[in-house]
Amino acid sequence: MWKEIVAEQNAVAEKTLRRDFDALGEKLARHKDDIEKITREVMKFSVAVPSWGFAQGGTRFGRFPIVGEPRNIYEKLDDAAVLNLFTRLTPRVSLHIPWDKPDGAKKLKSYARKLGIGFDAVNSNTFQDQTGQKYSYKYGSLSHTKRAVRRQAIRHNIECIEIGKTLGSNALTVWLADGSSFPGQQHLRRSLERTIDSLQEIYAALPDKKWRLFTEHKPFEPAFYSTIIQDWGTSLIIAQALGEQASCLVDLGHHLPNCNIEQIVARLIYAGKLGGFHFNDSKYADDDLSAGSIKPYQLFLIFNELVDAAQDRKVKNFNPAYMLDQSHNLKDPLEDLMQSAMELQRAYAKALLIDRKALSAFQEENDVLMAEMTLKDAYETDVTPIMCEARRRKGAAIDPIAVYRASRYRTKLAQQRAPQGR
Ligand code: RM4
Ligand code: MN
Ligand code: MN
Repeated sequence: MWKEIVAEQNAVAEKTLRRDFDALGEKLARHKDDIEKITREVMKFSVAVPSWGFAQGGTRFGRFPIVGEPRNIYEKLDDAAVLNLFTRLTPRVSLHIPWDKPDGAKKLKSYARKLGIGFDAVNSNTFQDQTGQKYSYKYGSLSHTKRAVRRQAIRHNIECIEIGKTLGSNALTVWLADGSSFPGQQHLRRSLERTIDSLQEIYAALPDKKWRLFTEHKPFEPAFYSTIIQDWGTSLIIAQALGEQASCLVDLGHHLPNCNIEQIVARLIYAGKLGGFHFNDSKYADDDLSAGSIKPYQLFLIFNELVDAAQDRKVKNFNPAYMLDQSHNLKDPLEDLMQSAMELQRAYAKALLIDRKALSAFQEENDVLMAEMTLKDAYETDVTPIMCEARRRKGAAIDPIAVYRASRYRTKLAQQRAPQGR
């Protein structure tokens, strides 16, 4: 039924798209850019969506559910399938455990397979106490002073790997809330040592060489004085201590204001340790706002580094996992994920337009203005027709949000999914 709606709406939008696409193609040809080549590249772009991003209201301060919200991981996968059908940008889900722990990993896997959905990195959670667990994480998990608590947290991570293995995922993402809120509370060096020891045990449980372990840094919150993995430097130390299969995950919201994230990305690429991304946007801190909503130029500059690395034969170990990590109260989660995935696609398309030869020559000649203008030229090009055409060719909607609204998906589901209040 949803497929038909896409086809109907595309039939209406197709004519105008053709004209816009041809006009842009002509314009790009003047700069010796081949719109066909770029469109084919853009068609390859995809990003995983977070299982925790399908229900509304991820903030700590309140939750305002909407009708038709998914009530469990199966319904979240139903939503993921529709999201992917409309966009063809989001074929994988990144699972959060235990929030979306499956009652049976095999059962979930076959459910997902029928929907055409795969699984990306699994996310462990030792930042909250789980029901039934013996020890509390109040004073830390993998870094805890007591071996028994660390063991419990290690076992949880290993369980996540096992679930992930059955699901066909091949990475574990570890984000730790571990840290301290007062000077003197924690021995800064020893707590890191303990964390690395714990992570080594988890690393040793990776099933095979294809599996990767990502550590995610974040400067503060909930620890307000020192966080164990507070920045990319510590994340890199850890990845290097663990071994080849460990690398660093960059969550765009996990940086102090005005931080040069694209430079961090470049450094991690240089070290061969860029594991992947949690895309979102932020004005102040870990705001988890929609990707590209606050600093679209920053997003473009990050993709500039990524495209540059992908095209540079000297760069080794470059295979970043792209995931969204966002969830908030105001937008319909499906619309939000659609919008964000499209913003990533946009930033990628623009980064592909950068005249790299010219940029490199201007850099060599220290022509600051022209180097900057080369980036701006690409950034200021409206690539919407390329994005729309890439989606259309993949059988997705030319305008996914319009199609979603026309489909009245939520309202239709409202009857099936009884409202859930928390
Ligand atoms: C954290 C971090 C993790 C995510 C949780 C929900 O701030 O970004 O990636 O799993 O939030
Ligand atoms: Mn994250
Ligand atoms: Mn976060």
